[in-house]
Amino acid sequence: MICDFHLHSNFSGDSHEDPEKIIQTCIEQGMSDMCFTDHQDFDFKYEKDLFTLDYNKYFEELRTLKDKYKDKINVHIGVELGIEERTAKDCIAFAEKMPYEFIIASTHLVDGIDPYYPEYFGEYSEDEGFKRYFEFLNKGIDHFDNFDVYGHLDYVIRYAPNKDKFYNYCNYIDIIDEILKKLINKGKGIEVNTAGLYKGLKQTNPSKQILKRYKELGGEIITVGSDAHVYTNLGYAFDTIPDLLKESGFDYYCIFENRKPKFLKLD
Ligand code: HSO
Ligand code: ZN
Ligand code: ZN
Ligand code: ZN
Repeated sequence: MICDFHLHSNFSGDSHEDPEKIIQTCIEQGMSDMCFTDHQDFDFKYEKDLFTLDYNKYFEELRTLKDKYKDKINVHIGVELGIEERTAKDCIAFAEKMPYEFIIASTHLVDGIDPYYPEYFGEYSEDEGFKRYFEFLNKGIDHFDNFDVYGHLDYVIRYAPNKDKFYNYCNYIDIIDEILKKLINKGKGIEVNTAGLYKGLKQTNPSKQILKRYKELGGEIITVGSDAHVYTNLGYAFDTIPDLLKESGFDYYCIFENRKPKFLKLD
């Protein structure tokens, strides 16, 4: 079973899930390792502190569970950190504060607007909205280095009025190439995130074409995550991942141990 390295518990403002239930489900699914990646996003204007992680309590509670289940599964304590140029200083300080074992950098906010809210695609057409997202993400990467993989690289598609129906990677190829080259130069990975598949998309985030392109440009580090916010979505569609990754040119995927990738062969 592929290990889930992107999931949320009730330490995230948008999840009510019990961390212990999450661990037990990952054990039932046969995972050797799993990683909590609860949210931290700075300056979330919609609801102040919705995505402010109580990192002391997070470590305290998860360390206890890590120890309790150590003979059954390796529990890792990571974070999903929303990054952008404007809040880069906060992000840098945050990432250094605690010994996270895995850091996903994500773009959830474009100039303070989360495409999750109708406001975003109210203002922009799908094409503009997609382009702005990639351009904003591309700028953000220049200001933050302390991460392991970039999360759901085309997250914006999830919330588009027509989802991925009219999304064509080729329209954004130049900017996406720029992003992938920067990530590869920094030695960073990307993740395959299956959440889109239970949110009405036909594709993972990012799409297969982007996974392929990352590989062609010399990228090597791929993690896999369900982005589950409820235990029933853990490991969602992970049975489709080996074929997807092989068709994209990978015969392995990665988990992280204390910020270091470990390459696991796909069977
Ligand atoms: N950042 C969430 C989407 C969301 N935004 C929920 C506000 N509430 C994706 O994990
Ligand atoms: Zn969330
Ligand atoms: Zn996210
Ligand atoms: Zn997430």
